This record gives sequence, C-alpha cells and structure tokens, in this order.
Amino acid sequence: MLYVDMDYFYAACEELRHPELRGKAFVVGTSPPETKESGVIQTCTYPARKFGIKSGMSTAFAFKLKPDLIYLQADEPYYEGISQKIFDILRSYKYKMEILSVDEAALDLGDSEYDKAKALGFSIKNRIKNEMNLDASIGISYGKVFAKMACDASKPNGLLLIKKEEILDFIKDKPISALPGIGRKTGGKLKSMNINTIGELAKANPLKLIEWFGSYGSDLYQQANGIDNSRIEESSTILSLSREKVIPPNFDPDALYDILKPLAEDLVKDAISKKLMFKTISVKAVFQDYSTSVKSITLNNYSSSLELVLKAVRSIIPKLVSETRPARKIGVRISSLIDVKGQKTLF
Ligand code: TTP
Ligand code: CA
Repeated sequence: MLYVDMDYFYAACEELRHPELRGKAFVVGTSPPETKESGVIQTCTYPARKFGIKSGMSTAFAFKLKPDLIYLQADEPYYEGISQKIFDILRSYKYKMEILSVDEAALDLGDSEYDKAKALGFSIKNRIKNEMNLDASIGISYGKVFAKMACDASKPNGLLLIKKEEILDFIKDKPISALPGIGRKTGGKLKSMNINTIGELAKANPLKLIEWFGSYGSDLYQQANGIDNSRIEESSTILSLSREKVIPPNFDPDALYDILKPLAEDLVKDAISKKLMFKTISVKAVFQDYSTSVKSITLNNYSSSLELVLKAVRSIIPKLVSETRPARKIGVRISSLIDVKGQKTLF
C-alpha cells in the first residue's frame, strides 16, 4: 500500500499564488482577517510550527505564540481545485485508489516488490513537484494504517518504506496517538488504563478492548500487533456533494432543521442518481461575520440512507448554531464517496 499526504496543504496552496510567502511562518484560519481572533487555525507552514502553532488551535492563541504571524483566511474551493489535479496525477498510475481527505489518498500496489514500490513513490513525488510545485510525503507499507504511519513519520517532504518484518519494531515505542483514528476519547480511555504506547496496547487484554470500543477495539488490538486488514475502498472522482441556503434574517434557530431537510432530500436523491454512496455527513454554517464552521459525522459503513443523513443533521445543528450566534447561511454536504456502479443494491 502506498499512502500520499500533501505537506501543510492549504498553506502550500497559498504559497502558489503568494510566492512572497514561501518559506515564511504563516497560518490559514477559519475567520476573515478582521475577526480572525474568533476563529481557529486550519493549518500552518512548517516554519510556523516551530513556534508551537498547530491545526485546531484558536487563532487568538496562535497570535500569543507569535504576535507578528501572517494570517490568511481559508479558501476551500481553491484548495479543492488543486486537490482534484493531484488526484488526477495519482489516478493516472492506474492502481486501485481511495481518496481519504482533501489531500490524502492510498494506492493499492498489490504485491509489488519493495524496490518497484519505492521507485513509484519517487515518481509520484517528482510529478507532483514538477507539475504542481507542491511537496507530498509518501509512506509505503503493508496495509493502509501502516502506510499512513510511515507517511506521517516521513514528513515533511519525505518517503519512507516499512517492510512487513519491520512493522512491529517501527510501531512499538510510538504513542497510541500515532495510530490513525485515535482521538481524544479513545486515547483518554486507553491512557486511564495505563496504555500509553502501541507496544503496551499490543499486550492489553483484547476482550477488554472489545468491551470498551466494540469492533474498533479489535482493530486496534490487531494493528498494535502488526496486523492491518484495511482494504482500499475505491473512491469516486467526485469528492463531495453539497446544498446550501441563505437563512432569512431573525430566523428561529430551532427551525433550521426545516431548511436542511429538503436540502438533504435533494442531496441524497442526487447521490443515488449518480450511483454514489457516502460515509461522511457535514453541516456547515456561515455566520454573520462570514466566519464558517463545519461539523461532521462519519458513519461506520458507506450508505445512501436519507434517514442517516437526517439523523446526523439533527444531532449536529445544536452543536453548530445557537441563538447568540446566528447563522446567515447553512448547508449540508456528503463526502467520502464511492462509486457503486456495478453493485446491485444501494441498501
Ligand atoms: P492535514 O493533512 O492534517 O495537515 P496539513 O496538510 O496542513 O499538514 P501536514 O500533513 O504536512 O502535517 O490536513 C490537510 C488540510 O486540511 C489542511 O491543510 C487544512 C485542513 N484542515 C482543517 O481545515 N482543519 C483541521 O483541523 C485539520 C487537521 C486540517
Ligand atoms: Ca497533509
């Protein structure tokens, strides 16, 4: 498996159209410059990371760490255009491919020899550099999880191949947070049981892990023991589908569901007609100061169910908007899409 993850992606895209920023410490955040301190950092360049700045940090705090920080507001449609061009390059290699985020994808190399896989990795890196002037990091290993971990360890602008027989050594002393998908909740629970490293997780009682985390607990136990059963789920060429609507002034926030429901119905109809299934459902709100907020729910399996979209929308709305923070626009989006052409049922 070969895993590609672009370096400091949104900020790297900004360097393309603002060459004067290249190599500088700058950030990309959610809010317009006038109200930037109310938002959060979406990403920052590696020079900015030297000051302790990170994705997800409040912009106000980032400015405490570096008062003369350069700030840009995110322009997602521009980044998505660049992302499509990168995926076109990856697709041209004709391997089975899964798109995992705006700047990440995995290619299934089958049983390629290590030397061939490495040469392919360098070829991909060079093409992305020559054609897009962007740095990609590449990890090659057995399974998506270990390829992603190799990629993370190679950053920035790296390429790392971990052979099957090297995996256990490679992972054993890493913190559990190095396993993709371990968030604050799972990580916190494991830490409370004194499981801090992947090596410690490998020795935990698998039945306990299953009791705490269900089938995810079993996946974690296997991964910690060097087993990765993840398969490539071939991605659609379409990254996401969305619908949005302007909210009338003084609209009752309790009635936002009534705006989103017909949008969701239209969206799911569109997905079914395009023979697409989705895994991620997001609701986006644009506030009066034009700052935006997006909250998502990722399902365990691909789906085309309107019911699940509406359930996700219902649970996200209260987290996103409140009476004190009225939204001017609201939208719903489905992403992590796969083509189901050739499949008989959509379930
Ligand atoms: P990442 O791949 O997590 O980060 P990155 O590409 O900026 O940096 P690197 O991979 O070199 O560590 O995310 C890809 C893009 O997604 C990122 O450029 C901005 C966006 N993003 C957010 O909007 N919010 C977030 O909390 C994160 C983590 C990323
Ligand atoms: Ca990235």
